[in-house]
Amino acid sequence: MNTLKIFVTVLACAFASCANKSTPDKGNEPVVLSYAPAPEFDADSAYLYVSEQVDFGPRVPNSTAHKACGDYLIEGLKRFGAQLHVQEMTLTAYNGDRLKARNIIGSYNTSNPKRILLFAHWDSRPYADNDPDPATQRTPIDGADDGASGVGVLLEIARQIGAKAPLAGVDIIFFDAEDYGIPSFETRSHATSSWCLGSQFWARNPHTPNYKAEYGILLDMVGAKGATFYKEGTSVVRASDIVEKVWGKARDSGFGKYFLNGRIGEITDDHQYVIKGRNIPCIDIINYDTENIHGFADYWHTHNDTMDNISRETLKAVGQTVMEVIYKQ
Ligand code: AHN
Ligand code: ZN
Repeated sequence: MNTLKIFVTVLACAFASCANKSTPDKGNEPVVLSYAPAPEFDADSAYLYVSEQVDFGPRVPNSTAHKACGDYLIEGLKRFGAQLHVQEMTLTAYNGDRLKARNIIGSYNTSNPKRILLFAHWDSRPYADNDPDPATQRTPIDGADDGASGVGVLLEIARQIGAKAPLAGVDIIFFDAEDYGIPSFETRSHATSSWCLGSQFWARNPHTPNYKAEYGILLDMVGAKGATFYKEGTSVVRASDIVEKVWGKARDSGFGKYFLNGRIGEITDDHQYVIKGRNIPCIDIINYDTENIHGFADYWHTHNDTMDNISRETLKAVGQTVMEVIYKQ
């Protein structure tokens, strides 16, 4: 209500100063922009981008589906007007496997030093180690929610930015090899940081020297029906103002049933490496289930992580919330 009133008032002033050429008032223009509504995030479009990734098959590094999906993501970001950086890496997995991997980066408004970083992982897990059936635990999963959902939301945001840019510069990073972490059936000893290999690489080797953003937002498992997002520990410690900004926008936009006020513990995820490696405050929006022993949804790291769980309403809640944040500085 208040916002609308201010918007209308400022708009009226802008028209008045336009009409009166003797008192040009350029100062009004940015104010008008900052109060203009964010574009409408299209959940059907995001849903399509999730299903297109899943249709390639599991996006496990070194597989043909992984190669094809990576190419699809690069083409998608290019089509939506982003400036592309593709970081090719050979990473070493917990078991010594060499993984051919790519971090895929799309940048907008690169001359603006004020930048917002949005990221998600695009690979899918090579194992279903939470599957009750030992016979299928060593086969890769669809990762409709765990992987494809965050990327699908970010592709739709990229499409929106391509059509109408926000004032801030935006970088979108699709990190690879997040989900190649040590499986629960593995008994041999292992190095500690077997997860988030792509973001670990990027944190040591950013795509531009001394890359900096004002803050970052990670989307991880943001597509499931009935998802619940709690304030994650590392996000609260390292970026409490961003947590409050995002959760506040969600509540104001009517998505309070997804973005809950409770706080949960620290989750090992890509945001921790971006925070530590680049000193950028970041938050993790991640579906969390306080009822579950491992903290995540029942289908997490099982063969049930399929399109059947994906909800347009949840994609909309997350996508529109992030849009409200990046378009209203
Ligand atoms: C751990 O499993 C330790 N953290 C969750 C990171 C993750 C895996 N997100 C999606 N898959
Ligand atoms: Zn996972």
